[in-house]
Amino acid sequence: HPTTRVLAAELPDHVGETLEISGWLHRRRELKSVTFLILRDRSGLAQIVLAEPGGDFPEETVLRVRGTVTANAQAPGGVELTSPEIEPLSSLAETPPFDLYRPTVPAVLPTILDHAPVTLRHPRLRAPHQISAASVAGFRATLDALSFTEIHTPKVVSSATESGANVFALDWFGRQAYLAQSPQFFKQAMVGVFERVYETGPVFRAEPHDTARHLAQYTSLDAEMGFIADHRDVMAVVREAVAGMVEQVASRAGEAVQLLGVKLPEVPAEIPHIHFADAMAMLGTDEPDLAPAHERYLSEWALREHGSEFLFVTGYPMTKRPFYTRPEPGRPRYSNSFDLLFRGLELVTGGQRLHRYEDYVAALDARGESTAPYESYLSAFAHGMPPHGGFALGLERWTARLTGVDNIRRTTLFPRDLHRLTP
Ligand code: AMO
Repeated sequence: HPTTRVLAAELPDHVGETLEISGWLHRRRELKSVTFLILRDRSGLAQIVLAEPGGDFPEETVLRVRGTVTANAQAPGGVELTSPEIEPLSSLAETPPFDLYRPTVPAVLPTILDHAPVTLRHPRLRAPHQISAASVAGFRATLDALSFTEIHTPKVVSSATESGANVFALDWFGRQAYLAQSPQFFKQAMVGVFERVYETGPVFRAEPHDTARHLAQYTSLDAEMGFIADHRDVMAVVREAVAGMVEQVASRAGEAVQLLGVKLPEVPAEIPHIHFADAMAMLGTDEPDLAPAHERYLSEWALREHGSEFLFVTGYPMTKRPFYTRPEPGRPRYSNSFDLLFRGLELVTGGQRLHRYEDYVAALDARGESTAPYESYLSAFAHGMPPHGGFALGLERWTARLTGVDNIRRTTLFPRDLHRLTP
């Protein structure tokens, strides 16, 4: 039978009607002659007025309230519910660790995470997750429009894809298996079937780093495409994906953006880029990789020189890239690869891949690796694979940089890291 529930945000459309709303008791305020209940649902807040003492429930009790929608300029949204009949739908066995109606959050991160099922109800703590959801919607919409096919690949695999160093091993019916570090092999293989694919899903890294930007499980937004000239074709798609994400955050998560005071970035029609060798020359160092301080410096440089909060660094040394990476033509010390820096942090990694079977065999051999663990992967290249490339964007890093939160654990509902396995 049809539900009669109306959302808090819809009340202004129903002045004069008697109807039903339901949600959580956000706040109870008892004045001398009147008691206000503020009810919270997924759309926002609604004020309920009790002319007589009552409504004596603890905050966060789930209530169903039937009442008359009455205009009142002082109420949130300009309306309130009067003459209410209140029915509790559940009572509380525990109280929240802090008052959820206070505009600022008076709790440290471990407390927030330990009590996530209730603390994330706080509008400020929920907002990054709403922004994250809108971002994924933008990623999907953009790649769908570019005729990428969405795929879902196994998260239990038989070999490491990125490096052997940070895989979780597990027992799979008596065989050694690993949690997937990336859908890398599968997305490449599916270029041979669909030409263009993407996936959004969990990946696992046995990260020994206890930092604000590393998780042991994170959400990877992956794409892979065939028939590219080189990595620059992939970079153009990264640009589109990021622009689509910003767009959907603005349109779907506008309230969360406002609540957090997020300044959405402008995505330039062409994101500026710098070759690794030139970046190193500018930084005056000859290390084989970029340190976090280098990334911050380069981001500041891009903002200063190009007015962009995004910067591609291209051509990373082959020694720092996985074996599937395509070397730079004419300069094989470097690679046809890139990272995208956003507000000082590495957000995306990608590049052109090897696509010929014999090149894979040679590349593994040059790294002193046996082809045996990669046999099923390599078979994808034995059947004809076009030149291709792709990228992966770390969702939590994106949301963290976008919202300005200090730790990516604030952008994942139930973080998994060195210390955290519950809730
Ligand atoms: P990479 O290993 O660089 O590349 O990962 C891609 C992006 O994922 C994010 N990221 C992380 N986020 C949170 N916690 C972590 N421990 C973590 N590690 C990485 C970063 C990073 O840029 N297969 C390649 C991608 C490709 O070439 O298509 C890969 O996985 O934002």
